[in-house]
Amino acid sequence: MGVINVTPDSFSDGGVNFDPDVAADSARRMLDEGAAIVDVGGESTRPGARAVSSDVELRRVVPVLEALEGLPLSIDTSKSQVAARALELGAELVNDVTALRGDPELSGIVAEHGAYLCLMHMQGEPGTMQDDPRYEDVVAEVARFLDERLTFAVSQGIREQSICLDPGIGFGKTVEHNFELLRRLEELTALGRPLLVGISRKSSLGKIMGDADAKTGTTAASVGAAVLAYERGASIFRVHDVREHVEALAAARAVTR
Ligand code: HH2
Repeated sequence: MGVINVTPDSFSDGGVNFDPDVAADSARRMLDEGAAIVDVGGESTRPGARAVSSDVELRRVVPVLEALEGLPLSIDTSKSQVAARALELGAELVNDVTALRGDPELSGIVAEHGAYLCLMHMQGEPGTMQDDPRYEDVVAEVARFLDERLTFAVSQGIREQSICLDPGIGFGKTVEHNFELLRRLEELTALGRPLLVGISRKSSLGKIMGDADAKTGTTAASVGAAVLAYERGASIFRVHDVREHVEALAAARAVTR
């Protein structure tokens, strides 16, 4: 899954794809490089980010979705209005970082369109989630949360076969929490749904290199983490650098097979 943030303020590609034509070109390039789907978002959820309105989000993503009509797209949103418009324009998957806790209308929209859905774990909200995240056992708590949200989604008429789960790397988690989740990923694959992992360029990868104030990590570090997540059962990788991940994961697959 390639990432296109049509935002001025995303943590690693903020501003890069803010122009709709540039965003559409980037998405086409990602698909050429081997992405199975491109995730288009109009709101940053980085630590400290401010929420934007549905109108702002729609103004950012609609021109990009229109330009990419017919291509495999996902919409990164928690808002029913944005999801509904994106699905009308042909998006196939709704990537909701609130796991259906943000907008009570969203589950109905996903069910009505028969869309795919990603349910992600987040402790707190983007504005404050990194202030002091705490868990007794991060993996057990994330697993319990995802299981509960999966049950909820199915109770709302969304087909279980259409749902993937995501531990939410960096969403209300310390560096150690993030790596423990990846280390024990098999406890999450045990939930029986495909796992999506989004660690691409995230600050934990910069912090383990010795920079305590890092805001991003490198492509090489992203690829290293993705390969080991693959070995532990992850099957969808949300990444900014598609070619590098496709090549590395093809090699990893050749080894594990
Ligand atoms: N991470 C980000 C945004 N959306 N969705 C899922 N399912 N999993 C993730 O790990 C995830 C996500 C944050 O990354 P990015 O989109 O690059 O940055 P920003 O939120 O600043 O736009």
